[in-house]
Amino acid sequence: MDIMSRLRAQHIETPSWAYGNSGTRFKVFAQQGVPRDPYEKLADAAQVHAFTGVAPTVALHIPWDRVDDYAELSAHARELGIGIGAINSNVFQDDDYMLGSVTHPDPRVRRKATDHLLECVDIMDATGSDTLKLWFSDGLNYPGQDDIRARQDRLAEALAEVYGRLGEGQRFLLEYKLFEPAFYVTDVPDWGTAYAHCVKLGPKAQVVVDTGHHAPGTNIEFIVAFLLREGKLGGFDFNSRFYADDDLMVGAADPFQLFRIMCEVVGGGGLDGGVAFMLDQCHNIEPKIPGQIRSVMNVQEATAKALLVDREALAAAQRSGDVLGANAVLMDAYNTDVRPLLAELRAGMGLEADPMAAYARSGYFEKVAAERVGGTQAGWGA
Ligand code: PSV
Ligand code: MN
Repeated sequence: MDIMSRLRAQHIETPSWAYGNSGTRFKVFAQQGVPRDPYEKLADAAQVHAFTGVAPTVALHIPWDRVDDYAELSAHARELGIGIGAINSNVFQDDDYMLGSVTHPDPRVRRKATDHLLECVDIMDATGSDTLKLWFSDGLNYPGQDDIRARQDRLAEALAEVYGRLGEGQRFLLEYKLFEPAFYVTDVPDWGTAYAHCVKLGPKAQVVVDTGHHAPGTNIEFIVAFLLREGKLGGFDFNSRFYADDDLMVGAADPFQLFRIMCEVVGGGGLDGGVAFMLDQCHNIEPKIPGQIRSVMNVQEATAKALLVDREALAAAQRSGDVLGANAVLMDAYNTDVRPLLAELRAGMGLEADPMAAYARSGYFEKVAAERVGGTQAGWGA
């Protein structure tokens, strides 16, 4: 496949929660025109797809996106020209989960948490989603608080039950995160822990790499290369960070890191299917739909640059031990301005060259700002 077709085939999934109000624990700033229910979130996601052409699915978070009829929600998405992507479980916002969810010492809480995960698979069935995303906030704040090994056993037991419930063509992605909300131990803190659980379970269990979930300085592209090689890279939660899990726009903090990650994706065959390119971001101070459009464009630009790497020249330089030559091949690609190429791609798809400007001109923001008055705006956690 040539570069254009590969860029055209790459799909970037946007998260429903990016369209709602969000903030830090200090303040959530309300914005005009923010959706008030999952249906309006889908309408906003459809705008991102309409102007970029490469964001045809939207991830749901349960219970933030709870509705009475998921088949109807899915049909609504289809009418808008998009589809339902990953179903994200949420076992971190109930009082019962203060000391953990699937790793909690009390079997009643573990049962409740696992039942929620099974409910998410029911929602996958109803919406046609093929991916369940599991993130556990479980962990400990103090040494001695609970038994670290026993918690791994409980985690394995819950994962096995959910794995057994997955149908044909369905999979789950296990997400890791270094810390937060737990500060001493996190039960799935790193890719190694997630990988070990997934390997034990089988092919329907894969790891998801959230780019904001590592210690500063971690070589994320190495993790990507390793997981891809093992067939265990299920996807990305893209965002960028300066300090911890900042959830800023992907490619904003370190576009070179994003390029290096995409180089490993391209080199490891990760563009050929099976790897989900999802955004997991919040737009606390910038407008949300343009924030998502910009993020999609940033992923596309990094992908285009990674596709421009002269792989033959790179391999030749590597074979001959030409350190500077090999590095120059990568840097040539990174330093290429791919915006004209992407403008051409969009023209070929019947889209405007500049999705940001096209969205701004569309009048959509003014329309929803006028229409969406009254009711309760969706926010982080709703
Ligand atoms: C946790 O920080 C996380 O990255 C998980 O993916 C959650 O589902 C998501 O953020 C919630 O915003
Ligand atoms: Mn995430």
